[in-house]
Amino acid sequence: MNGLGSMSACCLGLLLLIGVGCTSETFGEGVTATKAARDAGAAGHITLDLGAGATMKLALVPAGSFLMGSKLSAAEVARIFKGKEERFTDEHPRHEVTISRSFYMGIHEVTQAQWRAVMGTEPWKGKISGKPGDSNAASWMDWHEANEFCRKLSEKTGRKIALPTEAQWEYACRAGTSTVFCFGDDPSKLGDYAWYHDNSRKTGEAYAHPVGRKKPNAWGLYDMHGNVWEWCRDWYAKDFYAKGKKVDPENATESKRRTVRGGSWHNSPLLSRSAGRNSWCSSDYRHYNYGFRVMVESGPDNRR
Ligand SMILES: [Ca+2]
Repeated sequence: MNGLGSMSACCLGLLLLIGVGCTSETFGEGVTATKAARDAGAAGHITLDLGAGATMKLALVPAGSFLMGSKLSAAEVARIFKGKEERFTDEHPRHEVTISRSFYMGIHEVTQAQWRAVMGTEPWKGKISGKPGDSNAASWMDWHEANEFCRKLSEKTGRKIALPTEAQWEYACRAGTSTVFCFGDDPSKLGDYAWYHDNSRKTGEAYAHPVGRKKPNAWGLYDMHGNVWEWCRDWYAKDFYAKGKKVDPENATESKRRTVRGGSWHNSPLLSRSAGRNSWCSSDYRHYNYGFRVMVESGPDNRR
C-alpha cells in the first residue's frame, strides 16, 4: 500500500472509530485498543519466540473490574450440577475485584512443543494419558515446574512471565461475562468450547487434547474451560474471597494447597465453571490432567 493509501486507510479507521463513539486507550508496548475492540476481544496480541521453532501467542487483557465468584449460591450449584453444597462455598462471597493493570494471557494452554522448547523435558512421556503431540496441552508437571517454565521463559525473552493469579485467571476466563460459563449458563453448550468428560474421557479420548480446537471466549482465549486444569500463582484459602484485597488480590499466605482452575478433559461441567476453584492439590502434585498457561505483564516496566 502506498503512503496515500495508508493515510486513507488511517483516516477511514479514525472516522469509523469516531463514528461509533469509541474511546482509545493505550496499554503499553505501543498497543492501543478501542473500547469496541476491547469488548470484541481484539485489543492486541504479542507472540513470543520460545526457540526450537516454537512460538507462543498471547492476547492483551485490559485492566478493569469484575465480579469474582459464583452468581449461583452453593446450594444452587449443588442442585443444578449435582455436587455437595459445602464444596462450593469457597466461591462466595461474590465480590468486586479490580485488575489494575492490563496483561497478556496465553491464548492457549502451554503445549508439549512449547514445554519441550523451554524445559527440554517431557514430563508426560510414558505416563498414563500422556499422549504425545506437539499441539497437545502439556501435562504431568507440578506447580514448581510450571513456575520454572515461567522463569526460564522470562530469562529467554526478557519479559516478566508468570502464572496468572486466581483473579487474573477468572477475569480472563469470564471475558466480560458474569454467567456460569464464558458463553452463558447452559452446560449443554460446553462441548462447543471445551474438552470435558462427555467428549473426552467418556468417548475413550482420555488425554489432554490439542489446544485451540474449540471456540474461544470473547477475548480470544481458548480452552479456559476444560482440557487441562490450569495452575494459578496463589495458595488456596477457602475464605480468601472474604479476606482478600479488592485490587489485584493474590493469596501469598502459605497453606497446604494451590489453586487450579477451569476443569479438564476428565471432569464434569460442574468443575469447568468460570467460578470453580479446585482446592485439593499441593505444590508438588502432578497428574494427567494438570497443565497451565502463562501471563506476561504489560506496560513500561514489563522487562525483567
Ligand atoms: Ca483449561
